[in-house]
Parts: sequence; structure tokens; C-alpha cells
Amino acid sequence: MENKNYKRTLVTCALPYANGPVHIGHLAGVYVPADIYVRYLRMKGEDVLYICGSDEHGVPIAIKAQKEGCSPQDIVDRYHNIIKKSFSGLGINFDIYSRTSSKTHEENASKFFRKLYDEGKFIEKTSEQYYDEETKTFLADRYITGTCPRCGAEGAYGDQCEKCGATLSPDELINPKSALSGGELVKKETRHWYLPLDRYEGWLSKWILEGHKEWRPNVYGQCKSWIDGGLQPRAVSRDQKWGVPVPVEGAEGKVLYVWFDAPIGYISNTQELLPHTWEQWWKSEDTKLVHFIGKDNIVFHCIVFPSMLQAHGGYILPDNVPANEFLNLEGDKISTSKGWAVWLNEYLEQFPGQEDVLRYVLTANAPETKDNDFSWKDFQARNNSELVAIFGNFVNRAVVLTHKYFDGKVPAYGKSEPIDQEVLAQLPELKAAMEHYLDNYKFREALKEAMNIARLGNKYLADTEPWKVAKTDMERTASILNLSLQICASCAIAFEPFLPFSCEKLRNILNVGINAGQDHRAGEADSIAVNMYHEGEGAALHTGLSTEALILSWNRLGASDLLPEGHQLNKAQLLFSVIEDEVVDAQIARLEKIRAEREAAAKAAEAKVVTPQKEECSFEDFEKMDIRTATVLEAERVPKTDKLLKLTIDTGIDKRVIVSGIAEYYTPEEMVGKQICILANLAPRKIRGIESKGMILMARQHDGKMRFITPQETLVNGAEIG
Ligand code: B3M
Ligand code: ZN
Repeated sequence: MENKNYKRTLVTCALPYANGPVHIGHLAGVYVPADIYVRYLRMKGEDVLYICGSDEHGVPIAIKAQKEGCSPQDIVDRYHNIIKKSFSGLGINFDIYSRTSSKTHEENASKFFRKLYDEGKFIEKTSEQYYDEETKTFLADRYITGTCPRCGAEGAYGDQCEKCGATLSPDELINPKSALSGGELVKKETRHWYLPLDRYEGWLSKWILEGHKEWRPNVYGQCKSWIDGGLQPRAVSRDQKWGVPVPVEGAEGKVLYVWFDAPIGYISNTQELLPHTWEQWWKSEDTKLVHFIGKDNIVFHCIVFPSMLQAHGGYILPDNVPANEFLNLEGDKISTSKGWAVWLNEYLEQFPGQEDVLRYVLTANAPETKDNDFSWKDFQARNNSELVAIFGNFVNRAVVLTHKYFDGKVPAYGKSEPIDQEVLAQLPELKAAMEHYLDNYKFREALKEAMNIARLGNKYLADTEPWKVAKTDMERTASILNLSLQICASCAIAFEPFLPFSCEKLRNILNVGINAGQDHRAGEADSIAVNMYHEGEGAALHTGLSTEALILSWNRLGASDLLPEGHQLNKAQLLFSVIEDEVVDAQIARLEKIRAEREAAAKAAEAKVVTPQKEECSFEDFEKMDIRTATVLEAERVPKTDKLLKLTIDTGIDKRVIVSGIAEYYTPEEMVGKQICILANLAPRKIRGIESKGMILMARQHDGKMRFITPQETLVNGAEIG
């Protein structure tokens, strides 16, 4: 299947859950690589459709709404818009970014289910499932938490343990509890529809295990272990309110399982964009379908969704599913709930004009074959020592020198030297390497090759030293700068899929346009060509060259005549700027603060542990203490302190004053009238000028919480305790 001649490519990106903003983990795993791939294919003139949207159903969204006291629709409205805006802020412009709460999708998912139902493709099973008596609801997936049977972590969910990544079912959880009420669960019977994956096992094995050996080892390996482990029927409905209702009589209170409806969302969104021609993208064998996802979505995109499509009939299957591993942040797993993330919307606000730096770092460090780490120091280093020092520096030198010696006009290329030949010979090799990597979803490697083009240019300048040659040989200087500028133009092509903002700047400097291909955003009737030709100041036409000659295209990458002699450049402008220590230190400090808070919380949780017993004491020691009951008659705060209350108490022996550090735990009003226990014969002490006679007995928990001791029933004051 590898070398099939397709006519078009349909690229889908995992639909992000609309219950939080997108973070760098999502970007590195899914969206940046997909965007590179789409830009690359479009530059090559291929017909590409680029589909995404919000995944707006599922339990986490419903739970979040419940916690915030709003509707699930409120939650998804909020995040759908944040996510959509932030994607385009990073240059990720899908042909459509729709949502699974759309009318088109509800109808589409319903119809899909109904067809399978009518054709007997589901099995129906009544089984016992967990039920929360308190909230009167059946619970599944994330509504249930308990101890992970694999790693022993607390707080694992009914569908997955976030600690060890294991896929779980609620029955496997040890000590399952309701995530809604925290209460115990009972088992109750309920009826659901299941997709009998076991029936697709042979077919899946042939299609993937035999037919797609070229898939990434991590993807192929996961598929193999699922298939070899034996597939089970999978429930495709849930007892819930939020979601697409099960379109079957008598199924009130049941919705489609989110992982049944969400992938259909890819189809719905295509339909929404191209109501008349969507089928050619989903039903023609000439279409190459590629799903970009993170590794936790592999089973759904390689096993479940294809089985659904196969059961339905008429749809094509993915040609590849280049799933990435996970990106960690400063050595720890990214976690939205723990605040351990770098969110795209915040990044865009804090780093305006530096969109490409993030795209660059996430690609250079992409978790393509194993989990990887994002650190702010690495972010800074890659910007300063790669983008600024290599790519930016090369372009700047070539353009500045051209302005200095040739009024910003591309000088003539004269006699060729061996060093020129060596450089020119390397360019087609770099182009071929890039293509090989990009065609095989190896974006990190492809980016390295692009940077090698800039490196080559930098080295060429360093070796030929045109600023020295200019003192004696203007003709050779012209040749050197001509060739350098050609390499700059190649960079503008090679980096475009990765760094679209900087390449636009570079094209402005070089005063050229690019053929970046066609998108489908304007709809099928009038798809527009996104021909990014920029007429800079003092535009180029007076050179006598046609505009067309100044439009770069992928196929011309590496050519020695991209910029014709005499072509006018625009002023130099820095492509990248140095990122200072303060900037990344502030980001690190923010994360350190979160880490410290998390550690303090973990300590507080550990404070359940009882402190060890004190040293032994004698009976005589104990007998010395006169402990008695007493009642609080009056209570007031000691002025200018936070912690002290002045209590007037009746000890049965006398009325006296005790100053006690309990104001953090009780108000004066709460204390009046309470019977307490005191150490009566403690030597009097002056506290804040008040004589305090005795001490109130308090129980102190190890998280610091304190409570006074009170007899089980009211006794006379002065009763001796011992
Ligand atoms: N909503 C993304 C995730 O697991 C999930 C993807 C659906 S793709 C059809 O974060
Ligand atoms: Zn676990």
C-alpha cells in the first residue's frame, strides 16, 4: 500500500476535548506535525483537505460543568472558541474547525449508529454496572475512581489510569467510588449496545499486521498487542444525558459513547465544509487518509474506528496513523488538572511574534519515537543557538552585504569556483533527504535537514569571506553573494512547512512570493489559491522580470537561479531575536511555584500519619497534672493578635482567665458556653499583658487542624480527669 498513487490526501487531527485550552503536549503530539505535513503537500501542489474540530461530548466535560455549576454547553462554548483562536494564532489553519455538538454531527452520528443497528451489526447486552444511589445515576468511565490494579495509584479512572497509562474497565478498579458523590457504588442492571470487535479480529489482523508493516513501530506494536490479546465487544452507548441520544426506541437516558461519536466527527466536519463533494474525500480509493493523533488514541483510530467504518461499509480506511508519544514538561508529565502545562493561548499572549519558536522547538524535540521533554532552557538554547545564530544570522549577513555592496540588487554570478560547486551539489541531496523524511512522517529529521541548508549557507559565507574579498575583487564578491542569496531563497522554501511566519518575513525581505498551494476554506464552489505573493516596497517589476519568476515553489528548492540577477531585495530585517534569561526564568519560576504547591499538598496528605509516641513518663509525673472540666463564660479576641482568645472560665474551683491560641480554629462566639477540659495547675504566665492561669486541652491533627476536648456529656465543672 505504501506507494499507491493517490489523487488527494485527507488529513485529520485528533479532535481536542473542549474542556480546557490546548497545550504544548497536544501541539507536539498532533497539531504541529500535521500542519507541517499539510503545508508540505500543498507546496508540492497536492490536493489536501485538513480537518479538525472540538470533541464536545464525554464525561470530563459533563463533570466539569457539574463542578462549575453550569451546563456542558457553556463549558464547550468557552473552550471551543479559545482553542479555535489559538490554533490559528500558531498558523494552524484547518479547512474547517467545527464541533461535535453541531447539528450536522448529531444527525450524522445518529444515522451512522442507526444503520449499524438496523443491520444487526451490534450486540445488545444487559449487564450489571455501577450505580450511584446518591445521585441516582449509572456511572462509567471517568465517573468512577479507585485504586489502579496495575500500579496501585489512587485516583485511577474507570477507563484509564493516568499514572501508568493502563486502559481499564470500572470492574478492574480496586475500591471503586463515585467521582460525583465520593460515595460507595452498587451494581444494577442496564442494557447497552456493543460493537463486537472480536468479529473484526481476522480482518484487522490482515489489514494492519500484514498490510501496514510500514506504520511506526509504536503504532504497529500497540495494534499487534491489542489484536494478539484478543478483542472484546465494546460498549458504544452510555447511561448519560450529555451526548448524542441513542436513536432507538426505548433508549431514553442513553447516549452514544463519546469514542463512538467523536471519530464520526471527522466525517461530519467534512460534510459541513463540502456538502456536495465530501464523499470523494471519504469514499474514493484515490484518497489517502492520514490520522494525526497522540499515542493514547491509537486503539480508537486503528482498531475501533476502522471496525466501525468496515461495519458501515463504503468508507476508506487510513493509509497511516502517525501517532506520537508524549511530551513531558520540565521532567514531569503534563497535566491540565495539576496546572502543569504550557498553554497555547497563554504562550501566544506572552510571546507575540515568536510563534515559530514554539513550532521549531516542538518539532526539533518532537516525541516521535519516545516520550520527550520540553524545558524552557532548551527552548531558549534552540532559539538562540539555532534559529538566531544559524538561520537568522545567515540570512541577515547575505542580505546586509548585498545592500552594502550592490544596493540591494541580486548581483551577477560570474566564474564558478570549486567551493561553489560543492555547495550546489549538496542542495539537491538536502532536498531529497527532506522529502524522504517528510513523506515518512519524520518531521524532526526533516527539520534538521532544513537547518542544514542554512548551516551550509552560513559556512559558505564564513569560508568565502565576501567582506574581505570585496576589498580586492568585486566580481567574486558578486558571485558569492549571488549564491548566498540563492541559498536564502531555498531556505524560504525548505522552512515554510515548519516556520511559516518567519518564511513570510523572509519572502518579504527577498521580495518574492511562494506557491503554498490551495486550501478548501472558501468552500467547494470557489476554493481559493493561497498564492502568497507579496509586493514589497519598491516592488520587483522594474527588474523587467515577470512576477511568476519570483514565486518560489517546492520543486525549485536547491536551484541556483531562484533569484534572477538584478532582482531588488527589500531591507534586511531580523528573522529571530535572542531570548533573554529573564524571559525563561520567569516561566521556570511559574512552574516551580506550582511544583512547590503540589509538594506541600502531598505533604499535607501524608500528615494523616500519626507522630511517634513520646518518651515514657511515670505515674507520679502524670499525677502531678490537675486536669478538670470547666465551662467558658466569656470569650474575646486579644487585641492585635490573630491567634489568641481571652477566655473567662468557670473551673468549679474559681473563675479565672486563660489565654489560648485557638482563634485560628474557633470564634469567640463558638466558645461561649462550651464545656472544655483544662490543665488547672499549670504555672500562671503573662501573655500579652494578661495573666493566664492554666491551659485548654486541645487535640491537634498533624495537618495542623485543632479541636478542644469536651466530655461526652455535660458534667459539673471541676470534675477531675485522670
Ligand atoms: N478527544 C482527544 C484526546 O484524547 C480526543 C480525540 C478524539 S479524535 C476523534 O485528548
Ligand atoms: Zn496505574
